[in-house]
Amino acid sequence: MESLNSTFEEICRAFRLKGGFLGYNVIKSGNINDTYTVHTDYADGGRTYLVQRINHYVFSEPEKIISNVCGITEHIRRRLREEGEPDIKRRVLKMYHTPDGSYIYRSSDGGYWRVINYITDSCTFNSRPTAKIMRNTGKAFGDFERYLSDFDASTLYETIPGFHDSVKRFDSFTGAVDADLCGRAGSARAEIEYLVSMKEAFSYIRDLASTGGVKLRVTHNDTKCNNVMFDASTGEPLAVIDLDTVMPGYIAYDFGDAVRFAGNTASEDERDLSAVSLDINMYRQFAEGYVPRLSGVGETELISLPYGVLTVTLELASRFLADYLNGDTYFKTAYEGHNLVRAKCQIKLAQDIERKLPEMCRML
Ligand code: GN1
Ligand code: MG
Repeated sequence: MESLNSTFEEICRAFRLKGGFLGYNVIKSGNINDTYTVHTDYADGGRTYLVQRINHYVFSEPEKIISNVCGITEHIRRRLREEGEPDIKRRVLKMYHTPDGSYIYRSSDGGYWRVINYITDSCTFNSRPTAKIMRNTGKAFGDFERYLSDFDASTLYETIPGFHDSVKRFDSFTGAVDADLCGRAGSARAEIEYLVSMKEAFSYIRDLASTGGVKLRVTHNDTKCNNVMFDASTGEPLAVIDLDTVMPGYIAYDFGDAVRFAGNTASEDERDLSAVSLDINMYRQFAEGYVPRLSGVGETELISLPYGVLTVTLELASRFLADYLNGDTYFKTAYEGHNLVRAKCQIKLAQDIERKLPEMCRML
């Protein structure tokens, strides 16, 4: 741990953070970047900052995510000001820069670091939120969409090309099965078979979009409820975070990913598959928070939402399984076989969503 202490001391100096470095905590959620809170001894009570090491394997061009995040947060800040928001500091992220204007600092150990404001008196939920929090998650992502409805998408970089191109994800998955780099395919026969049998569902959203009835909007693309900060005492949504994958996309994926994650009756890597299912009430809660905030949603786009839940769940199952087959190079894992456990969990969830899809469509 000594080495991280000195890295944080270096970062505090580089970004000229207020006060001297006191200590840090690890924020365990997040499968890609490493996130910490860093405390300094400024004035009484001290200061806390959010410090992140950007995963350079996943985001090989960190300048592009910085450019996107700056553009988006600036835009949201302006929208909040226009709406007369009194507490802007807690409603949108702010990134710090070094004296030479850089938002990324390359530490002496080679890491790519950024510093973000820590939203005071806030909390987040890593799985199974209450119905009220689920509805507020819907409101948060609905407002996010609303704020960005007039954002110029042509200024955004595609930080991960084809991020929610499910058909491409399916092809990468079957490619991983064929290559079987680590000789693991034999241990995932049933899962591979199921995903291959669901091939058609991977193109649901693309097919709907090709009819012209689904808009390409600026979307978040990673709408887990732990990517929303809530007021710790009221549970009201404050800010949407984790903006690295904000890109042009379809709301079916944002809607679907939020329901996939927080509507699961178990956590994303639950081993006891009998605990995994879709809570239809949570689906309803999210929809009631999200849909009324969107503008200009046509019938086809509305229909795409429940399908998005199934497609994005299958997509993530295929990503976890492909990563397992490729030797766990993308998602952080906590133990051997973690990605296979995650894939099995998403598959169990997808099977339940398949059963509930008619009811989900009726509800919307
Ligand atoms: C990753 O970084 P995090 O945990 O918010 C991933 C998402 C997955 C998610 C699954 C850039 O998100 O696409 O849905 O894990 N982000 C990236 O938990 O690949
Ligand atoms: Mg995240």
